[in-house]
Amino acid sequence: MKPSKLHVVTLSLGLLAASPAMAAGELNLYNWSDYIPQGLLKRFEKESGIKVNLDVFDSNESLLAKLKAGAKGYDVVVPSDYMVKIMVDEGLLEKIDVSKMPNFKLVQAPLDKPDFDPQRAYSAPYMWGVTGFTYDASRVPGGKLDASWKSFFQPPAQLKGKMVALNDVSELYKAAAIYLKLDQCTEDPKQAKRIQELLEQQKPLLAMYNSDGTIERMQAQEVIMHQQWNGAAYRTRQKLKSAVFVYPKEGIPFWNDNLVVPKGAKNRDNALRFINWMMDPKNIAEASNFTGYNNAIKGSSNYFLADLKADPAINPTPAMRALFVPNKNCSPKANQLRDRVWTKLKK
Ligand code: SPD
Repeated sequence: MKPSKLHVVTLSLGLLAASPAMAAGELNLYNWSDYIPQGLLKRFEKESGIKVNLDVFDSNESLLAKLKAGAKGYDVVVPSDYMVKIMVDEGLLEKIDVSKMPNFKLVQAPLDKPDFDPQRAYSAPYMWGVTGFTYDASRVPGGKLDASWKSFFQPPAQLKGKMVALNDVSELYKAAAIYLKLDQCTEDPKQAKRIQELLEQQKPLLAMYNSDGTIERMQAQEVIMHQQWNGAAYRTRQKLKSAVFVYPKEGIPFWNDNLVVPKGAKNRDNALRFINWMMDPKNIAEASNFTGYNNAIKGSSNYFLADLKADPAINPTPAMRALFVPNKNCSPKANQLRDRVWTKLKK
């Protein structure tokens, strides 16, 4: 393929400025949408001489499907915790020994040895956060809702057609499991059926399932409630003062996303260089300031914007932390039950 004009210009500027430590060439990054600032990528290009091409996805499952279908063009992709384990088990990732990278010493516990990749042989931490839901207090009866998953699954009648759930099997299934006090990795078909029933009764109340554009949809007051990740909720609150993010009292889903290299990546050295660069406190802080999520790198909070530092999801109290429910590595049997629920729901 012929390189674009922009590519040629960026690459040649990078090479002109190159020091002996500089690389050249490209890095093809496949990330969640709206999850890294363009300015940060531009700075990496300037400092490294490596041109970054960004493509985006909206769920772990679409990322997995793409890699399983044989997509070969990506050098760094960004799966969540449970998906790293699935990808390792499926032989889809390069072993990159992140724990031996110079900046790895800055990774804070427990994300230096997560159970989905205890040696950090395949993955480096990117952002971490929680899942809840946001409502517009100016448009709900009485101006306040109970801080419960009940408000999301069985909301006041006025919200019918004015709410959106994430288009994300793991997020919805886990939220339903927490509300029903069931194991997110249940292998019991009867329990999976109860989750199915809860999701089916919620479905007619939803305007759609969609994980993209959540901030804009709330800001435009197209909807009154949206299941959201905390960074998107933080950014929503900056645009819509009446937005309230709920940390549900029954349990708060906790997740972390990771940088990994797909098997056979063409630009492996550039990928490793990018991953180490992203574990630098100043660089990862720039991503946190943009996305609204925290990260696991020591010293990065020194660079956080004051507003971000004050966000409860960034500095959770011990009481909030006690409610965190991390993603588990479920068995294939449990995953199969969960996927069946989703397929039936989306029919
Ligand atoms: N805008 C994309 C934000 C991605 C947040 N992490 C997703 C975790 C899914 N469990």
